[in-house]
Amino acid sequence: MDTRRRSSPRLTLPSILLIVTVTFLATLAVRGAIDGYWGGGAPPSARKVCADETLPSGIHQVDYLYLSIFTNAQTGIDFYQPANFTVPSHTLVHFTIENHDNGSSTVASEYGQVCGTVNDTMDWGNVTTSQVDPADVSHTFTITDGPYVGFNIPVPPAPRSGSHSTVVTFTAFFNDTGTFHWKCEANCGETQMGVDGKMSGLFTVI
Ligand SMILES: [Cu+2]
Repeated sequence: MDTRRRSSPRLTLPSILLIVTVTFLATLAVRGAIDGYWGGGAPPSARKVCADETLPSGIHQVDYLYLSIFTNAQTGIDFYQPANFTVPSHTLVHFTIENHDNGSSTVASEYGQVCGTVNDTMDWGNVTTSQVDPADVSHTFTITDGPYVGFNIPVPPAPRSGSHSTVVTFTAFFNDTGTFHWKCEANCGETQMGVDGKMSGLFTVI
């Protein structure tokens, strides 16, 4: 009997399965590494700041920013006031957004999520929440470039009766300075969507 022939490597079924499995896992690992480096695996609105915005120590300064959303009674155009604004870096900024528009729009589900605030939450009335029904968002405040891309606040509509506005508040901090773009990602009307001074503008950190 030729023992050398018996001891030579042979492609048995288990070894073929092993090779296929190892090759598959290696392919996944390489693709994951490439995607992680180039961001190819992330959704278009990669949320760099959405994962864990727990409050860092060493930030003692506090500032406040008040934004309103109005509807022009004559044109029907909705707009943020102000649309261009500046906040200080290394400072806890308490935001208030008061929405006087009672119209609602649909948004992609990701824009129903609060993203980038401390704890990724906001206060809506007496409720602390991390999301709004994407079928019932009035407007969003969404940063679209720079280190805060993906920062997102879904703003609910004002009540149709009773109170004339809805107020959301949230706290955030921004340590990288620069001027960045924000826009409303809701389908709130062609006359204002993406229009600077209406549903988009500049967000500056100094
Ligand atoms: Cu809008």
